[in-house]
Amino acid sequence: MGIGRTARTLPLLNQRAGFDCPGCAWPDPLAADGDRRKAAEFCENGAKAVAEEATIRRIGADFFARHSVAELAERTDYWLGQQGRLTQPMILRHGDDHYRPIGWDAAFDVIAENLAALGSPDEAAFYTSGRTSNEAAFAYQLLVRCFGTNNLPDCSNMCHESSGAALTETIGVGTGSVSLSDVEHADLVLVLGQNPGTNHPRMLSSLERVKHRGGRIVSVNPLPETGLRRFKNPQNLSGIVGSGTALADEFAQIRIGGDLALLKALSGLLVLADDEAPGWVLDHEFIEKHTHAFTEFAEQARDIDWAATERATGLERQQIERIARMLVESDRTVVCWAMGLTQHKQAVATIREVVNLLLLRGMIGKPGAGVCPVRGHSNVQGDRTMGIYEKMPESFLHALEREFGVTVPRAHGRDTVEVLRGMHEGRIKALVAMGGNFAAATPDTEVTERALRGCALTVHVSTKLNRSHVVPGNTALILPTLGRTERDGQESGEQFVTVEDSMSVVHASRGRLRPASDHLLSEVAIVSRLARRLLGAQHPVRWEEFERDYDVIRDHIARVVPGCEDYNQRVRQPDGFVMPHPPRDSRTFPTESGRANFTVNVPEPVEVPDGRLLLQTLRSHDQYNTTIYGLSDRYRGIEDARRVVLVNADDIAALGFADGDLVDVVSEWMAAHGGVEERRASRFRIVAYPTARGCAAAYYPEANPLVPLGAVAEKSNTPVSKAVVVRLEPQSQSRLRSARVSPARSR
Ligand SMILES: Nc1nc2c(c(=O)[nH]1)N[C@H]1C(S)=C(S)[C@@H](COP(=O)(O)OP(=O)(O)OC[C@H]3O[C@@H](n4cnc5c(=O)[nH]c(N)nc54)[C@H](O)[C@@H]3O)O[C@H]1N2
Ligand SMILES: Nc1nc2c(c(=O)[nH]1)N[C@H]1C(S)=C(S)[C@@H](COP(=O)(O)OP(=O)(O)OC[C@H]3O[C@@H](n4cnc5c(=O)[nH]c(N)nc54)[C@H](O)[C@@H]3O)O[C@H]1N2
Ligand SMILES: [Mo]
Repeated sequence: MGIGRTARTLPLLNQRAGFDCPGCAWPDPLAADGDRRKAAEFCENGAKAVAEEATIRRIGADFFARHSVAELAERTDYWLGQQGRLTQPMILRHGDDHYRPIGWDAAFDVIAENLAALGSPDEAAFYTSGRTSNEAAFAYQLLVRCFGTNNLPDCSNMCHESSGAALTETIGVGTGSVSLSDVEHADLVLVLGQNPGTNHPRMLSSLERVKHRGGRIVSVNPLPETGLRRFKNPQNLSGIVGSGTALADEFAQIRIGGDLALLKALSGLLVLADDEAPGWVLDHEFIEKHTHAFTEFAEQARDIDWAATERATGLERQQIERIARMLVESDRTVVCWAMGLTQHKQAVATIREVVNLLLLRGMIGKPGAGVCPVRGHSNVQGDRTMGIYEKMPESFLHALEREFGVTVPRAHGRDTVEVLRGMHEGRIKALVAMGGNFAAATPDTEVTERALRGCALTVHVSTKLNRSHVVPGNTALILPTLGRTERDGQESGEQFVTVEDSMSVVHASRGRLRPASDHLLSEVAIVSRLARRLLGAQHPVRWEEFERDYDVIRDHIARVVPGCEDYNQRVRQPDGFVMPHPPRDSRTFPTESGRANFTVNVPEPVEVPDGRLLLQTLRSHDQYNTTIYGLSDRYRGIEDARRVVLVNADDIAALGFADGDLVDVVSEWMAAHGGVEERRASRFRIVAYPTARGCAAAYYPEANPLVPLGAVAEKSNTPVSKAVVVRLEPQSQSRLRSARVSPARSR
């Protein structure tokens, strides 16, 4: 991004007068936690996220004149992303082989005409990725609902949907119950299915504080993720690997999908321990006063099937008992988790078990304790709060109608997987995407791309070129927009936006860089102009005011969104404000029973036939979801390669392969009609890696063709990206030499 821009940009990351890091949703320290917002409250990967957006490379009409869409479709995501920032609106008309420039007004005309030509508003879907600001998200969902549909799928459907579903049912609120200070003051932090060293590096600073205060950390993961095993403060940009604090006191190398069985066994051990020493283990007062269905829960929890538990988890009973002892010894326990728990068939049941475990010792709604789903995108939580959800409650829809004098539909909309199915069946014919990379982030790549190409219209509001732009519908548009780092000048002056982090802190974010091009519109401006064109000049919502002054949107948010009263004033406070969370604030549980619910969940471990492995798809150190920054997965010691499959050395031998062999990865999926469906991803290189036995790992999105659209989590409908049954098939030309693997991976 150039030295001058770097010097101006990085110091403003996560500072009160600066912009929110577009990387992850880990919170910034608050003044209340002691003012320790250092000169550099950002991490190596946050810096990469900023550099990716603030690049000085540009692509305009000449670029698209040089490269046909067919040619661009042959390029990797990495190459596409490297070309630079999009600078002007482009259109691909039916029969054309190149995108051509189009003016903004003409672009909105095309979109409005195509949307109006649909048989019903429900034939369109409006996707959102989690970088969209609260202001843009609020305006966007209003536009979509005024247009007449609740088809508002988002990246969260593929991410923490399982967490939201499980938490809403059990504690009455779908978000986490801890603050940053709670995490840092915990006696015990369980980190389940998460790789913070790469995906939430600033979390390691908090875990380090836990250690300094004498707290303990348990990592449950099929992989020995660096960061957790050994850690140097990431404020030091040279990175983390090397000798440093050993963060995890206990590393439980679990089999993929074994967490439900583990959590059940832990709860069982606590209940049994309390039977032996009544009142010394469980918090009976809390259970009595605040929970529901404890008796049924305790009854079945006592009955631990150790053989089944050891088989499902791959862990030894002694280790599970050690972790149970740590739970008993801790007065303040926080459980953190991410995609290792949420992207499984039984993800919702697993997270319900996290809640059971915490409820037993009263670990919700007191300092230093609680549930901590660690969100991905920097504003994915805020977008939900603002109404980006296909199933918003009646109270919210009613509030919209009252505020704006409009009518909005009540029928639930489609989530991401249902949109894909709808496209496939010809029921969804238009996709508008506010950010993200729908084609590459969704499962079952071949099916997905066919579905997208079958659409009448695809529209992407984007900062960078990506795969979704080159899998076009009949008419396709690319609308370039401002990024988080850029100045957003409107008629009433320079604007700021607001975001909500993973711990419900809402605050302002101000871009400071000169926009990548003079032709860019902000997301708010795009929504407001499209709305005027689509809904007509007589529409009761004053869209032009939204664009002119974002305070106007915030005033509406204050009246519509619960917890956002006095929004304009409170987001201007130095640290913003914290959204209400009844379980956290007052041990009030707004569930159907009016209490926190214990639940009974029965593990159904995935059957892996002989000669097969259970594959998870995950992130390397050098990517942000579908955006590939580089080809180094440094902490895992893998260089210059992304088409790799990590397998335990003993499994490689047992399957008759060798480290370095080239294979096709073939997924096997038991379809509803009983037959086995296969999907293939070719030319992956086997890498011997210390993962749990029977398990394998490959990078997302390269491995997405293997994830069947039909494989989704119960209740949350999240694609099962972390448990795909696969077999490896030899490639004719074996052994690839080009990719290097350093000894680091054997650590
Ligand atoms: N730099 C960077 N930061 C990011 C992102 C990025 O791509 N790059 N993405 C952002 C987004 S949107 C998200 S959602 C988060 C994702 O953050 P993570 O959830 O940390 O991301 P993944 O790479 O999917 O890692 C999943 C982890 O779960 C483990 N795991 C897999 N299966 C199981 C299982 O069955 N049980 C257990 N216990 N563990 C399992 C894997 O070994 C891995 O350590 O990160 C956010 N931050
Ligand atoms: N197999 C497998 N699949 C997965 C996952 C997995 O672990 N395994 N993880 C899932 C998860 S957790 C998630 S969150 C999804 C992610 O799915 P998405 O959110 O759809 O994907 P991203 O790669 O984050 O989107 C990147 C694109 O967003 C655009 N962009 C960046 N910043 C901005 C901005 O400020 N405004 C706008 N308008 N556009 C912007 C750029 O054009 C960039 O190309 O993928 C899911 N898919
Ligand atoms: Mo995510």
